Amino acid sequence: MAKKYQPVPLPDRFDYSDEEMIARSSAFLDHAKKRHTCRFYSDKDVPREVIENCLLAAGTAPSGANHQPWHFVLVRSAAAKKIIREAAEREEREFYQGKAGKAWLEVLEPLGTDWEKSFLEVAPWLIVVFAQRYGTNKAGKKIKHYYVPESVGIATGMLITALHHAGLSTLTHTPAPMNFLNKLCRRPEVEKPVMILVIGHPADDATVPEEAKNKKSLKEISTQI
Ligand code: IYR
Repeated sequence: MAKKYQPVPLPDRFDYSDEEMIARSSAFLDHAKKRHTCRFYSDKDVPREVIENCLLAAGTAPSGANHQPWHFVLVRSAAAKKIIREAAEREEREFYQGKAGKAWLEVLEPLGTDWEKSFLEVAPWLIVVFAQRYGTNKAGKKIKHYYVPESVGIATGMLITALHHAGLSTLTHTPAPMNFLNKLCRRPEVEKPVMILVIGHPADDATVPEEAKNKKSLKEISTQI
């Protein structure tokens, strides 16, 4: 039977003054500016509870028809990380040795990325993000999911923000093709691997590319009509 519409009172509201909102948004902006994609990790452990809280925060994301078309695979074992690193480096070696093409490699140059992905074994946690093109309802019937890339993108953004808020560094890694992740993570073919999120504390001598600090101005990223 189809579910019915059932409104309930808005459970949470804040009613901040304009001044409070300006102060809060400004404080959040300062914090957001301190997020840097990091390629160099310490092997210092991170409690599972932190990861779980951040995943639950990501799971509050809005999604098409509230179908929540995402699945996150937590990679913890050294053996699984090694397999992921080897498979990713196999793909990435080809990519950086020419498959990407001159123009693509040229724009990556200032970011200093290369085929070497040791962070996949050093960082304490990897999360593989899967997008579910279809799901199953309570009756076990296959149901189509809507706005899947948008929904998964929003949830992943919230996950990265939650991890940053917890004090951790992350790296979004996208080896291509990524199909090897279905088998390794034991996920069905209806799920598409979207990215690997590398999570941990930064290494003591971690660096970031100068180029990554260039963020577009408000004028560049927005207009008012
Ligand atoms: N997927 C490769 C290459 C890469 C592509 C882009 I666009 C980047 O912003 C960074 C890297 C990799 O993960 O190295």
